[in-house]
Amino acid sequence: MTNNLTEFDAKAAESGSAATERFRESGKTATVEVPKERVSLLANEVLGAVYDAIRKHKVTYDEFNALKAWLINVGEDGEWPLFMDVWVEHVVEEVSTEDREGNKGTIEGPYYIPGAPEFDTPATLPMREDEGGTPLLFQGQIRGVDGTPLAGAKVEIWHADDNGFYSQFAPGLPEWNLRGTVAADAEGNFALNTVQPAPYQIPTDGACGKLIAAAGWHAWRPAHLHLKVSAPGHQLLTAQLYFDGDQHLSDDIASAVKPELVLSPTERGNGAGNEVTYDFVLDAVRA
Ligand code: MBD
Ligand code: FE
Repeated sequence: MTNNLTEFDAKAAESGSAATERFRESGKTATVEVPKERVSLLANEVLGAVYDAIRKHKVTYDEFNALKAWLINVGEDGEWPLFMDVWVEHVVEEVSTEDREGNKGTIEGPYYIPGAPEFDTPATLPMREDEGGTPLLFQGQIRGVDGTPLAGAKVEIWHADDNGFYSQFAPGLPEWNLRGTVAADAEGNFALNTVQPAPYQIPTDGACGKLIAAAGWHAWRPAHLHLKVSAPGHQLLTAQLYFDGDQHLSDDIASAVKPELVLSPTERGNGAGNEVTYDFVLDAVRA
């Protein structure tokens, strides 16, 4: 390991392995016990859909072997978290939150890390002295469905930098760069200073990138802020916020954009960057 790598030296297999490691540590698999009737039902349906596609399109042995080789590469590159979150998570998110009355959320993605530094509002996210990108003041209020301001609310935020890289998933970045948890005030108001992220291109040099190239797709996600908004007695909201005018709002490779999640920041003047207000409405925990 050399010490002078920069984020531009990021390798798909390294960010993939880091995401795989993080997922294993997340505790998300610790309590999973899917009943065998359900495993059998879902496995049969998914395999059935594969058989249908093979018959319909008369899949050849060359194609079958290309798929087999590619699946092996996805695992070798540690890109199963990336694959699942880019191409599958959005539908799970859709069905698991369909009865929410409050804010719409969207997918978490592979780059969340719990335990980021905590701050009281108004906060400035950890960033380098010369952090690139347009400064952004992001503020708002967290309320219940009935409009009550929520005391004890928190906004956890993580996002890519102005070059599209996430700390802890690319070399050379400070550990918690552009990651933090902000405690709102007693009325649920929060304000935080950060920089606007750049559009994000999923790694092109790994197995997922190979699929994208082989299919003639593009690898872009629109620029986005990731958030987890919480308050006592309320359901955790996992969301992303996007930026008006981004060229990839309508063709996000991860299909995770919703119209209510698009911000329209305005200039603060005097070179102070942009500001935007966005309020969150959280559903109560169901009894
Ligand atoms: C990301 O930054 C992301 O948010 C998703 C969903 C997938 C890959 C990279
Ligand atoms: Fe992301």
